[in-house]
Amino acid sequence: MQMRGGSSKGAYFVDSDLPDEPAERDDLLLRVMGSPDERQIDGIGGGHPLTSKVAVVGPSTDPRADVDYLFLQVVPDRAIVTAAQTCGNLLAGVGPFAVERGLVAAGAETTEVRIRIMNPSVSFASARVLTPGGRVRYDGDTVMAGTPFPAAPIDIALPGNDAPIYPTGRLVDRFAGVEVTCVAAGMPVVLVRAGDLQLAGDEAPDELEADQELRSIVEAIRLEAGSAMGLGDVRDATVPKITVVSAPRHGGTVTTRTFIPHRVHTAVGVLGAVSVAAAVRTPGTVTGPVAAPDRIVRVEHPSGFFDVNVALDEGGAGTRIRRSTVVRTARKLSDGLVWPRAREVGE
Ligand code: NQM
Repeated sequence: MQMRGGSSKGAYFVDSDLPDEPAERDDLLLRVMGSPDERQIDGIGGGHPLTSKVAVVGPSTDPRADVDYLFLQVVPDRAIVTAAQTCGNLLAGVGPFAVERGLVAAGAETTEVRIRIMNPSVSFASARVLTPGGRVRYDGDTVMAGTPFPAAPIDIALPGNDAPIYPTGRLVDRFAGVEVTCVAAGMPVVLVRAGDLQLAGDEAPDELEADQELRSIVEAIRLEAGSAMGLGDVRDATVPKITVVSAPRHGGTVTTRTFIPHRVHTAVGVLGAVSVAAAVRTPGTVTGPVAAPDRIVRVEHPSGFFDVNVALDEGGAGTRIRRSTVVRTARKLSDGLVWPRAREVGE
């Protein structure tokens, strides 16, 4: 099934429909999405990281969950499929998909879907899906920045865990000569002040992507930060993301522009925004001068804003997340069979 999940789009599979062996599964998914090819012209990927995503969903063996969700990022222009990060945007489609496929029985009005997240950094989520008359409702009035049309709301709660969210053990580090905050509250993110990169902070994504000098500084910071965050050599990895922060422009809490990590997000990732919100609410991070410490953090991004409600156990560099909640929407786009490209002789 193809679905828009939040401000991203992807292919959702029931796990038993894919090969068990990860290398075989990834090879198939490259062919399904049309990678490696910048345009993904021979597959169903959309030629951008935000539209080249896969959700694998199946019944959970954990009594605390109904379904397991494994997120796979299929890199458009390289033969890479990675499970190193999750995706909170595709997560929005997991509840509706689970109901559509009969993995979870629909309630008469709403259905609570308990999800175990199989990627690192975040473990469980629950999604409340509108199911009047036992069928998923997609239409509604909820407007979500990053998508053009209103749709039915999906309330998502992410419980915290015991892991401190500042993986370097410090609130501020210096990498490639620039002060940063490394935070991992579901998504590993490196926060950098716009002014420290000679940016205003509200530039358009394509303007940032076109600036080669900026991109090489961002990558230098990312490589050093990635290893300090315990992620190893992140040259070929999609994490950590780099989020440039500056003062709010439209009454929110903070302005963001996020490298994911080479293209610039046209909005903001969900767990990426949770990480930003947690840092905004922790005194002493690089977001300090631009932040208001309300529990609801309004993260401004290139296409609007995203409200994150985050509760923390405060403790400086030992801060932990207690719970965060977000509202997203999702929509079924198509449902059927996909024909993967055949393997070429010699490939
Ligand atoms: O941070 C893009 C997206 C994401 C990730 C990315 C996401 C999240 O918007 O939870 O949703 O950061 O690669 O789909």
